[in-house]
Amino acid sequence: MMHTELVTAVAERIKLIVVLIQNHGYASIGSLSEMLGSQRFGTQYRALNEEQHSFDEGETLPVDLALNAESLGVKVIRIEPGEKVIAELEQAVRDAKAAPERGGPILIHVESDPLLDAPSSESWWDVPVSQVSELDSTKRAFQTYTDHKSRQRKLLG
Ligand SMILES: Cc1ncc(C[n+]2csc(CCOP(=O)(O)OP(=O)(O)O)c2C)c(N)n1
Repeated sequence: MMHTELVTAVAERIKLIVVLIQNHGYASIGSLSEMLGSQRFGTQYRALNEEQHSFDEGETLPVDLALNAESLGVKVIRIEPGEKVIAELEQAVRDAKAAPERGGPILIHVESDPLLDAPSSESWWDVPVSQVSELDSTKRAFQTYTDHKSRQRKLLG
């Protein structure tokens, strides 16, 4: 979804409810990168650490997507991290659903972290790993990949 679609919903007063999980990075791709022996390289929004020439240890960027949405005219409900996140999210969804029909879009902004994973899908994704690498983690990942690949069953043909 593009931010401009929110502006259209503001213009047309469409009650579009958006839940945005702000995890300051790429959680899915980071997890995949780690699984493939690539240490989540470049998957967190961090300031450049000039000494190490790396983005991994830098400060979290001050990007505020809730403020961005408000600047477009969207109503925002913010949910901060803590024990009550699920209860607060459920309440926010109830409140958003109960809002007036022609009241425009509502964005529920949930503060999160890229290292919080979704539950396992209990499936295997055939993503090839480099056969040649200087990294031990990639060599191990290639062995795991080869093992999984040998147990893959063909559904067609
Ligand atoms: C055009 C396109 N469709 C599908 C994918 C596959 N894909 C990779 S990560 C992902 C989920 C991204 O979720 P998002 O909330 O943007 O980020 P995250 O929760 O991983 O931080 C998907 C569907 C892709 N990379 N590109």
